[in-house]
Amino acid sequence: TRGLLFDESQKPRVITPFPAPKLMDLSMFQGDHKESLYWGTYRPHVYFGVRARTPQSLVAGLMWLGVKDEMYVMRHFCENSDDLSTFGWREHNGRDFGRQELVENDMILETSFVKSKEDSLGYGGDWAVRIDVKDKGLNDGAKRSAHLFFYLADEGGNVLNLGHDNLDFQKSSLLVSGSREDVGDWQIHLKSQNQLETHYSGFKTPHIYNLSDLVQQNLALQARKFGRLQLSDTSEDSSNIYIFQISGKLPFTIDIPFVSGIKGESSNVEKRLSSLSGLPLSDLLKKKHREFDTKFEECFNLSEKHDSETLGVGKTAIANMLGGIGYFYGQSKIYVPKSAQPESQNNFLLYWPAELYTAVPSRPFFPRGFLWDEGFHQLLIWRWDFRITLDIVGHWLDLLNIDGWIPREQILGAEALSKVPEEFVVQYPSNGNPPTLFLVIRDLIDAIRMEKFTASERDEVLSFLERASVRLDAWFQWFNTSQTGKEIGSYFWHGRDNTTSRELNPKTLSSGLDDYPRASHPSEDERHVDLRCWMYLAADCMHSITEFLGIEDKLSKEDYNSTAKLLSNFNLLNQMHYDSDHGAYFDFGNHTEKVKLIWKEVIQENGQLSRQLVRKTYGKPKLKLVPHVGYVSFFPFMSRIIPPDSPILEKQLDLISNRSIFWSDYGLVSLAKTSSMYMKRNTEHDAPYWRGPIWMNMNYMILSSLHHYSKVDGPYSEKSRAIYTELRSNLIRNVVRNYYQTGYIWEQYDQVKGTGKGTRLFTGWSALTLLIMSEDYPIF
Ligand code: 6A9
Repeated sequence: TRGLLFDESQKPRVITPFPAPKLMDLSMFQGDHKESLYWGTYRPHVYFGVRARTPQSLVAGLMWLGVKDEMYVMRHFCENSDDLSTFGWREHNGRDFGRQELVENDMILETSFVKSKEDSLGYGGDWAVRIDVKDKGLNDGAKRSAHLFFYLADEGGNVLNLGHDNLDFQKSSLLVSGSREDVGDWQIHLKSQNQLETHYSGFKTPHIYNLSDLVQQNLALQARKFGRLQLSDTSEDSSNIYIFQISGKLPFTIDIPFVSGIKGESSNVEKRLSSLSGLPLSDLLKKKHREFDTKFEECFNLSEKHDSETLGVGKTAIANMLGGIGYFYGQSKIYVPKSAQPESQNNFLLYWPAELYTAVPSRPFFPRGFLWDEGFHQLLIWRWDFRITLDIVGHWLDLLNIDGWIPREQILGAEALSKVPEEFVVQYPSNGNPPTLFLVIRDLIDAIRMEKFTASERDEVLSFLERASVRLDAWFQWFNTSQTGKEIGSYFWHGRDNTTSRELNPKTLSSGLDDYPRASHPSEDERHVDLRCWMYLAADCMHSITEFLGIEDKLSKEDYNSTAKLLSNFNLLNQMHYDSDHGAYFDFGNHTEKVKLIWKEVIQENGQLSRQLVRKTYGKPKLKLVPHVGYVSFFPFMSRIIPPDSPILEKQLDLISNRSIFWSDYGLVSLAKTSSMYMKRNTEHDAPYWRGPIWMNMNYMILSSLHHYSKVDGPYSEKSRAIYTELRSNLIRNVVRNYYQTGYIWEQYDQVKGTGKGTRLFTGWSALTLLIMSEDYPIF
């Protein structure tokens, strides 16, 4: 009805912001905090990029010519298919320093980024990039050359001025300069001790996301005309982009300092440039490197417990998660049927233009924000820098709409859009995603309780929570109204497709566990045990917040205390979800195990016959528990609802440690080896994803409960401890081994061999390995 779809001003509700003060307007996020985070490596989708946290920034980036099958190829956006033998941030503090390593064949590129406030005058400070190009020394006879391309682009369209016409570096090191409202007059220079050849090309275009095409076209034209591999040394009128080609024999080093806020003689430009290049820059980078190590040691306390290889993986995990933090700006596309918007040709409406500062699961494949991934990321990040966490969680909560919904996948801006196939872009307002931000909020509350913060830090967190509480309350209510099941205290992920004729089991993308098997025939009778446990977490957390801040009267009428009690009621849980034959917790729904994919001849529109894999149901579905042991079955265990002296706890421990069911030498598999859907494809084209492979976020949750049950008094504490110890060392050993064998941390790990699978450089939740090393788990 109109009343539901539109707000008072007749604006469609799904694209109406939640009417409450924004978290990002809190004073804690202004002033020094905001300025200190202004510039950063906030372009995780490129191998190296710098920008500011502002919608139309000055952006910098790096490309280079790689070689594949004896052909030159441009490297720019991170791609798995580029097959770099390794790359990623080895050190990064999320604020003013990072060092990345990229290895292509026998060439090693090292990119360092550092900011300096010391003599700077412009907003956000000065910064510098150092690029070191080395030969691995495999073929020392033939000295190789490298071609780097460093660019500056003003997204706001401001004109850039080329430093000087023929780039005579004897005369001046100025590459390009410009002026912007945010930072005033700025300059960027190039300094090097090596013999280098430089060329340039300037463009005027509002589209910076296809820069690599521009460069490639320019190079190709030059190559055809003059038979040489160099940019044209020309620029278009009013260029807002400059690309500099820097070619030289390996090894070489270039320093690229950026200074801003320049106002005449008194600006000390020369002094600032020299402090951000050459030896002073080397010293600064060394100092930052030492500080990173010290902070790593302070935060995670690892050095006595682990060998240096393991420490190296821990460092790259946190470094790449921090270095992968991005800043995005744009509008999501939200599904609204054409029928509901008579004037439109599209099935979507645009969300309001929004900024998102967020970590990302994987720079090469998913360099954008994902709602439930983010809660896991922040478990790690707050321990490093809780202000970065508050800033990120604040951005996410400000994306809440008036209905209390937050879109799951954030594809904001042209660069982000260019990485996503059309059919995945639109977000469905009926779909949720686990409210994992409550995990980090609970951690923060525990940290306050355990006095891990200073008094003033504590006040910051509290003022954040106070403003956040209204939004969290609305978010909870969205789930608690739109995702409820038929019975009190039951929930199910809405939006599963009950008309599908192709899927072996209709997917549940909103749960985050995509193809994890649920009831074969989606219906209103379903109850999903994972969602019930997420709701318990959320209710419990809301209860803590309201109690802590004494703000019960400011929120909805929900009595969070009794909701939390209801959802953690062991008997009720067991009545709804426990199967005593298996000793396991299951979903409930309309289900039969007798479903198969079979090949069928079908007549296509053009009259031709083709073979298709279609779903066939042999049995009659019945309302019952859905007998698949796997991650979903262990949610009550993860939520610690099971009393420490319950024989059901022993059953869970037996299932976890059973090699024929759930256990592997590399971690716990996502679906039991005994399940009828273990490692089964869902469609012709969908390989098993959450049907066997090992995922780190769920392993972290289960491990953390094993740790908990090993500490509380009870008959199974020793058993818990033994399983905990072995699982923990299996997980660490396997991630470390894979890292040194392949150069990467992976999205998931093979259920039989432990090898990395899915996308690489997945330092999203796989980086939780670091918390497993340091044994940091939520205490509640
Ligand atoms: C498809 C790809 C070139 C799938 O880590 C992000 C999510 C998780 O939230 C979810 O739980 N991943 C997990 O099951 C990756 C999802 C990628 C979807 C985008 C388009 C094309 O990109």
